[in-house]
Amino acid sequence: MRPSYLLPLAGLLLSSLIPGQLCKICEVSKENYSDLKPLLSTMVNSKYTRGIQAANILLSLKLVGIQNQSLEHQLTQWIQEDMERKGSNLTSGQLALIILAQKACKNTSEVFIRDVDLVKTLEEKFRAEIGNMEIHNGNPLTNYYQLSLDVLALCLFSGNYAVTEIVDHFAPDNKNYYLGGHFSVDTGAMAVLALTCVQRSIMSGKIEADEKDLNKINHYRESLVNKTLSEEKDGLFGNTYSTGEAMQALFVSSNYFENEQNCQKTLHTVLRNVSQGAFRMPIAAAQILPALMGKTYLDVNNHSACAHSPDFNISSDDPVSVTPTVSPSNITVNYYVQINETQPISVTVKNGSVFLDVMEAAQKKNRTLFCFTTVDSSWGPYVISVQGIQANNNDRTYWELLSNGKPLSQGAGSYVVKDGDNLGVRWAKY
Ligand code: B12
Ligand SMILES: *[C@@H]1O[C@H](CO)[C@@H](O)[C@H](O)[C@H]1NC(C)=O
Ligand SMILES: *[C@@H]1O[C@H](CO)[C@@H](O)[C@H](O)[C@H]1NC(C)=O
Ligand SMILES: *[C@@H]1O[C@H](CO)[C@@H](O)[C@H](O)[C@H]1NC(C)=O
Ligand SMILES: *[C@@H]1O[C@H](CO)[C@@H](O)[C@H](O)[C@H]1NC(C)=O
Ligand SMILES: *[C@@H]1O[C@H](CO)[C@@H](O)[C@H](O)[C@H]1NC(C)=O
Ligand SMILES: *[C@@H]1O[C@H](CO)[C@@H](O)[C@H](O)[C@H]1NC(C)=O
Ligand SMILES: *[C@@H]1O[C@H](CO)[C@@H](O)[C@H](O)[C@H]1NC(C)=O
Ligand SMILES: *[C@@H]1O[C@H](CO)[C@@H](O)[C@H](O)[C@H]1NC(C)=O
Ligand SMILES: *[C@@H]1O[C@H](CO)[C@@H](O)[C@H](O)[C@H]1NC(C)=O
Ligand SMILES: *[C@@H]1O[C@H](CO)[C@@H](O)[C@H](O)[C@H]1NC(C)=O
Ligand SMILES: *[C@@H]1O[C@H](CO)[C@@H](O)[C@H](O)[C@H]1NC(C)=O
Ligand SMILES: *[C@@H]1O[C@H](CO)[C@@H](O)[C@H](O)[C@H]1NC(C)=O
Repeated sequence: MRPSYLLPLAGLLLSSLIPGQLCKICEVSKENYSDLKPLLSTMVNSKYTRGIQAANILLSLKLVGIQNQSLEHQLTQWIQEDMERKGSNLTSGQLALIILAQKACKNTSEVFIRDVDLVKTLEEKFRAEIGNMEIHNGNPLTNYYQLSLDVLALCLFSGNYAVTEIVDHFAPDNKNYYLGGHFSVDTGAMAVLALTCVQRSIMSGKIEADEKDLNKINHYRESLVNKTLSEEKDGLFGNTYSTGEAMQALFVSSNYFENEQNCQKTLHTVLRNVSQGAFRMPIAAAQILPALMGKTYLDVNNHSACAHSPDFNISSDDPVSVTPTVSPSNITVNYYVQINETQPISVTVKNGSVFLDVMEAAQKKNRTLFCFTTVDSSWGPYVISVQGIQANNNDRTYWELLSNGKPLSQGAGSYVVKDGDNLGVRWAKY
């Protein structure tokens, strides 16, 4: 252990960002924990939990201190199976999540040799991300949300990484923080968590860095927090689904929630979203729950934060909100594929259908124009190709989903279409 940097840097700290402990947490009070039950029952009862989704859920349950050995065992099993199925195709961020989930809230004495191997593999995958950026115009194999998860896991679980490399790649003007020209709050928040971890490691002497780099990291955090705060609306940051991660970032890097009104506004809106069924997807529930209970991903190796279990009960007989049922009536919607030109079609589907049903109906009518493929992901089916044209991270291309000209904030498998909707998929760059 190197000498602590705390003393010489105390002055610097006071004049800039506090490293975390002094920041204000904004959480649901114990007497209102029953508002969180829909989230828990979604997570506990999801029979279709698979792969990386299971890692998100395990991480979340451990962080909030819910102990259910049979559930943990089942989730671990799913994670193991997914790892075997994907093999070397597991992405860096998926591996980082698995490491976070498996090692969260564990005594160091319980750490297995296999875990050490996983961290080594993550180091290699992180290197490959950086390597890809060097030959593909600054584009990583995946995205900066995942690179941030990588740094977070490496930082928390004693992996190797170079502070100078973090400083080079995580500057707030890096294009990878932006998707479709817009600051990605999820991505920025994950980066703040990672950078905060790195900064704490420097402060405690766990990793070496010069003062210039420490200052830069601090500045990056502040700037990313500013960008996150400028995306605030009705107490949400970005949208409903980025707010949990944004809250975590604000807990460790800002005094925003010292203002009680800010806190109440955010909790109020999020809890209303919960009651409206916005977090019906297990992964969405898993991403919002820790923040609502005052936890962050930086707590995974903080025993005092992990040890407490909440004094409320989860039970599998709590009602799970179900997706709207398909009704016997039919609705008609417009659908189009936009590449350089727009190819429209009108299709009739059952009332209550999702976007994907519309795509399938169109495909049935004309395969040449409307054929498409999807891959399974933690958020449901991800549209990877349309008309044989495939999304590619090296070119930052993807298929954007739109309704009445506006990008959807849900996927093809979840967005319920309405009569007369004008739906489209657009070949786009992020
Ligand atoms: C990076 C990212 C993208 C990239 C993905 C490509 C890339 N370069 O990696 C781009 C910009 C292309 C993208 C597109 C979309 N995204 Co996106 N994306 C993310 C982000 C920031 C990180 C995902 C990630 O890497 N996770 C970590 C890894 C370890 O998990 P993973 O499951 O292996 O990740 C893969 C999937 O998440 C998939 N993916 C990414 N976005 C989406 C969205 C949906 C609906 C699905 C099914 C899959 C999917 O790509 C990831 C990499 O392969 C998340 C934020 C979050 N909180 O998760 C949003 C997020 C998942 N995306 C979201 C949305 C809405 C979309 C779009 C539907 C937007 C649109 N209107 O077109 C499209 C997907 C359309 C389609 N073709 O099916 C929402 C989903 C919310 C919800 N309730 O469903 C999120 C949560 C952002 C938000 N706060 O709104 N996304
Ligand atoms: C519990 O939630 C209600 C609104 O649902 C709110 O008025 C009340 O202040 C909350 N209690 C605490 C202690 O925060
Ligand atoms: C624990 O998880 C299992 C699923 O693995 C579930 O059936 C059971 O109800 C859970 N127990 C409690 C107390 O919630
Ligand atoms: C990894 O992906 C490649 C290309 O998609 C595929 O050919 C290969 O079979 C995959 N490997 C595994 C272990 O799934
Ligand atoms: C870690 O192990 C010690 C000694 O066995 C025990 O007292 C402590 O409660 C454990 N902590 C956690 C978080 O399990
Ligand atoms: C962040 O915002 C605060 C308040 O608006 C401002 O004083 C500060 O300079 C900003 N910091 C960065 C790095 O942009
Ligand atoms: C969450 O609540 C806000 C504010 O009421 C609303 O604008 C938004 O549409 C809701 N999100 C979802 C997914 O229901
Ligand atoms: C660890 O968790 C406890 C309890 O939640 C908290 O008071 C403390 O500040 C945390 N420590 C760090 C370094 O985050
Ligand atoms: C949780 O369940 C236990 C036993 O079933 C019961 O004694 C306790 O009062 C319950 N706690 C709450 C907060 O409902
Ligand atoms: C809805 O459409 C299907 C298939 O086109 C058709 O068989 C069915 O009769 C229609 N139902 C109603 C209520 O119009
Ligand atoms: C769209 O048009 C541009 C310029 O006319 C052309 O280079 C490109 O190949 C076209 N893209 C597709 C997918 O047809
Ligand atoms: C579709 O169903 C919803 C409720 O499920 C209903 O409000 C709406 O009127 C229905 N639309 C048509 C065209 O049947
Ligand atoms: C599909 O659309 C293309 C282009 O408009 C057309 O040439 C073709 O005949 C259509 N196929 C069917 C089965 O309608």
